[in-house]
Amino acid sequence: MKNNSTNGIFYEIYVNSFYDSNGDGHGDLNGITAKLDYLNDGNPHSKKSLQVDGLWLMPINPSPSYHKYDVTDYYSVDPIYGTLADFQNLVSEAHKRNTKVIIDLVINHTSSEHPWFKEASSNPNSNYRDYYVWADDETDLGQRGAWGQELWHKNPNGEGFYYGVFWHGMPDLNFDHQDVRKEMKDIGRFWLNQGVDGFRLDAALYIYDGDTEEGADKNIQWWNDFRDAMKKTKQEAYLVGEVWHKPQVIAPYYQSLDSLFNFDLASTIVRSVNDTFDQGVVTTAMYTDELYNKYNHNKIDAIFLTNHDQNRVMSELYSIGDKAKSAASILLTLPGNPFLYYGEEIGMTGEKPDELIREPFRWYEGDGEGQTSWETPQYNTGDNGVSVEAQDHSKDSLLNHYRELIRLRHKHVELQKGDLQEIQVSNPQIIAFTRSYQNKSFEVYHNISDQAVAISVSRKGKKIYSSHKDAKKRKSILVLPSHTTVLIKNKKAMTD
Ligand SMILES: [Ca+2]
Ligand SMILES: [Ca+2]
Repeated sequence: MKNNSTNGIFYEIYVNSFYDSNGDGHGDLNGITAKLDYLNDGNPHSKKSLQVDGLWLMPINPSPSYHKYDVTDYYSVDPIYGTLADFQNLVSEAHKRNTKVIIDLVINHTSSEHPWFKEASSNPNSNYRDYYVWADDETDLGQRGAWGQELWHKNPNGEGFYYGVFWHGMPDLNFDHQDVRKEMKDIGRFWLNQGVDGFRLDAALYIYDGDTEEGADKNIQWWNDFRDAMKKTKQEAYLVGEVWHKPQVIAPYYQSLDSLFNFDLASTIVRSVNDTFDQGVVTTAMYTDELYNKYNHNKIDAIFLTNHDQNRVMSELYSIGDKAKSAASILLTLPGNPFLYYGEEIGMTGEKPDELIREPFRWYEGDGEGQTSWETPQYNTGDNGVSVEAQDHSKDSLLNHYRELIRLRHKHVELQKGDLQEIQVSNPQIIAFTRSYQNKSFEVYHNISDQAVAISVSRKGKKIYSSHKDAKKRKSILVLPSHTTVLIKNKKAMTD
């Protein structure tokens, strides 16, 4: 499978919380369009913008829930977020800034409020009955799922029990039904024709039960089918899947998809930074790279720190700003497409329940234009420096650290596409690796400890970047202040 997709940095947005363009308290699509300059102003030399290469919008289809992972109409935009015309406008304005837009596609299940389910559940003879999965005489209605949840739910509108792996409000679709498969490909094509550059595929593990071998095989057959249909419509369509599992379970899905989120690597980075002790960041990245390459030589790892389903990284790091900078530095110097979760770049905090890890993005520390208010924040409140306004002009802010590291990644193709090799250093508080592309190579050193550390490095290498002004290289000694990242250009590789 040839990969025509983008290499770049994606920014995940919960639309409801981002920017409110019409004063109803809810973030909306026009709000994102209004703030595109914050995300990418289209000027590669600008230092004022994050310069992300793509946006991932969490679900935008109509839905009865606040999170919208249960869709009632796949062909329109939730009115709270705007209209299809607003969406087309957002995509076209993003494209002017070389920013791609992918959307969450939630097709494992619909909402129980979807007209298909309403009809299927109230009329056993409906054409939609078999769009869903119904218990028969053999079914064990007490069967439990992977996290102990009920799987079979009593039909509220008539006879029978239906399958819903996540929740009774999310009935699973029946992918053995050819009409369902066709419908889902039609939906994908519809959105590609609206201008989207690809999809984040929700619950890719659960189309069939991916915890069984048979289910995993059928999942991969389905995603191959879907991929072929999407790439036929738009060859460069980018498909990133959510298979929240260990690497061995994720790997086969690379037969179908461009990218899959690397959950193990994410938790290894966060744990290492938290403990100021490398838990195997480079070995995890190299191990998963090798494993995934067995299935797809053109794969692009989807790397991240935390997402909308996890406690925010800043909370995991106990709000220690220097650690947040270290985590960002590691993420943005590793191979793959880094995914940032909105608010991560200003150090927003939040722990479960889910509503509290999806709080209003903080443009200001008080009220202000565009600030969303659909919920009352519990974590991101008060005058604590956690806002765009507070950090925008402060050279040492987390926001400007993210901007700086993203610029660094854009400037050096080695950081985007280079191979990864570990550099053995005896100090486990240093994460060290090379990134090599063609005849160019960098050494990257991250000091994740709370003290300055001196290590020996190649004598000839030249320091080309450091995140702290006190980092010093004298001959073969590199001094790294605490929580500092240094890049050294390896002269030997240049002359090879
Ligand atoms: Ca609004
Ligand atoms: Ca399913």
